[in-house]
Amino acid sequence: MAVDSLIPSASDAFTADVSQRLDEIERRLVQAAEADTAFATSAAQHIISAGGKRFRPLLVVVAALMGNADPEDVTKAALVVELTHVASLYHDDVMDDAELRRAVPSANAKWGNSVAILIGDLLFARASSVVASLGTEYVALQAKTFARLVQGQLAETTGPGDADPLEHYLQVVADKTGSLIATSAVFGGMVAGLEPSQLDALAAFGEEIGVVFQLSDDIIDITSQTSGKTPGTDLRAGVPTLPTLLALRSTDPAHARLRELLRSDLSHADLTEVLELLRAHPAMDAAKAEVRRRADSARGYLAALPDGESRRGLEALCESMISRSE
Ligand code: GRG
Repeated sequence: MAVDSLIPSASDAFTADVSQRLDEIERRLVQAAEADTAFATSAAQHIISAGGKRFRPLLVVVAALMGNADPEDVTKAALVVELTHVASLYHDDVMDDAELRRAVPSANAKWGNSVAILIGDLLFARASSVVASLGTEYVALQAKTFARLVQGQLAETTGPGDADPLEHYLQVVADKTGSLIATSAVFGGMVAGLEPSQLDALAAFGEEIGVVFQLSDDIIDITSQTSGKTPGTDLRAGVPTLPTLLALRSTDPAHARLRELLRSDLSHADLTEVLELLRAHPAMDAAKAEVRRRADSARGYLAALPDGESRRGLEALCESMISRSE
């Protein structure tokens, strides 16, 4: 995905610099997936070559431009986060029995679960080799992040139990999505030699914007008319989202029909009625307000960071997260 669509206000020079670094990261990602047989290489390169937004490498690069970083360290830090992300996608698709990933057949659909799990492991091993070359502080943060990804996935699998479903969901999103996005921003700051307090600000910013990223997708699942996404994909799959969890919280008898529909199996249902009821429900405005509140909070953390194009770019990113869900 082009840098200017994620950070719309960046200058041409900044965009060109970031794009050039992302091109190098792209080349190295494909190289990092080379393995001992032609089959393993093609299976490991499959989801990398299918594209993706490269949001995590972008955050590494933009945060690194806040200080003085060795370009090779920036590339390595970006490789670590994207390889970890892609490894988790291989495993996630096995767990969900997903047919498609990044608009191509998933690895499990093409080669079966065993191959997909092992290729995920291989890519995680590649991420581990690269992170080891950056140093033990990087390894420690990578390990902590890996544990959060796994625990988030586990919590999602086991469900909320007696816990509040919305609180549980927000914790799953923070662990599954926020943690690696936070680490991407922190790795960028670390290679740039930023101060500990600035790294804390990048961590808080990254975690919040990562959660916002997911919650705005949740809203788009209900509202999308023109974005190219089929509305109600999560609804049909029975995946909890911010608007549905907020709607299920209400006890207003006027919305009883919506709650009944949301509790039913929608996998083969006509979604017209549920989408119409949900779009008119106060939960939509509450969800949008929550995205706005969190995006504002993410932007607030940036105040502790050096002023310049990177910071302004990240501020604009917060704005674009709000506008994409409104
Ligand atoms: C082997 C590292 C590893 C982890 C195992 C399976 C698992 C534990 C964790 C699952 C983590 C997971 C799949 C989180 C979802 C994160 C997410 C928001 C994915 C979509 O990210 P985008 O939108 O996708 O950035 P692209 O394709 O653009 O990169």
